[in-house]
Amino acid sequence: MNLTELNSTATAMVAPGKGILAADESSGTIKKRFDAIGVESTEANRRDYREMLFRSKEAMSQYISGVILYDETIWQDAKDGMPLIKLIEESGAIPGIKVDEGTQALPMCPGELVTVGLDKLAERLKKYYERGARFAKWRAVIDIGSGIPSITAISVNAHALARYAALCQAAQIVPIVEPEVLMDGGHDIDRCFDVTQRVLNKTFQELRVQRVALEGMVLKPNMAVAGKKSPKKASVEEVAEKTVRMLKACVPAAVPGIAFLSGGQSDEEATAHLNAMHKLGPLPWGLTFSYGRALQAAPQKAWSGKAENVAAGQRAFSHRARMNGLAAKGEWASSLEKKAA
Ligand code: 5MM
Repeated sequence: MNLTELNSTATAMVAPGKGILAADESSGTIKKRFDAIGVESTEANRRDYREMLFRSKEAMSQYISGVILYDETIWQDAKDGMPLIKLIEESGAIPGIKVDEGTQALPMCPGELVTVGLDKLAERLKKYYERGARFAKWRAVIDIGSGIPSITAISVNAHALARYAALCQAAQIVPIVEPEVLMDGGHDIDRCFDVTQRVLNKTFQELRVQRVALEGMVLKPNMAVAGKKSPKKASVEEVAEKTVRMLKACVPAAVPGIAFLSGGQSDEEATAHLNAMHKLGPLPWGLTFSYGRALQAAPQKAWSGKAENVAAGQRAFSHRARMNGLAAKGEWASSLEKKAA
């Protein structure tokens, strides 16, 4: 393992004013997104859509540090025959790959899930590295509800995240460690804060036990937010203050960067929260975005599967990427959204 190289990749992934595009929707998830805009989820449509994003020059060269791909995409070519991964590299962004194989029901723990995909992972990582991937992603899902999460679900998911991370570093690939505490449910922000702290503490304990070099990884956590069905919505300032407090308590400064998931927040909320956190600096790690929905909802709608809408889709993507790039430096203001509209 070359830690200097892993550390420089991880540092580039969270470079000031840049963040990660999570375009790693599995087949089921992309179908759901396409259904919402009335587009059939065929291989060609998935290619056209992702090609549109990766050819968005302004977004990709100025605000996107890396792109997380799904297995299908990393082997796919653009319409003109150019591998999609090359488009990403040429824009100056770093290609990454989702390597988990989804979730399964966790035995003995009703309603809880464990992420799978460790079998043959070493061989898969080798092939992805040869193809050009320099980082990977594995997402664990923790739900909040009555009597859950159990310590069992937190432990097995943390163990798998650490196993994955160690295998990545051995293959010279930076692991994005993503323990996502879902924002579904009616819990308030303080319950999310407590559960996320437990999950992060257990995750870092496992990372240490399995000798993962913290300098060569990126953490992708949820923010501390109230559940979607909670009657008590937290303000932007409260989300920022509690999220930064939670991360400072749990994430060692040796970690080069933290890149949030958006988790179902609206586009503008996800941007405003990140921006507000930067007002609370200085922070011990790079702090940015690794959004899926909060970066792609607008371009998906603008594109709607029509070739004549590609320029509009790219404008919508570049706008959200720019807004989040500014938020990643604490330089965003809601007036910039209005001006663009
Ligand atoms: C883009 O969605 C990712 C893949 O999800 P599935 O494996 O369920 O298809 C997802 O892991 C994503 O990278 C993160 O959740 C961040 O995306 P959001 O939409 O929460 O910002």
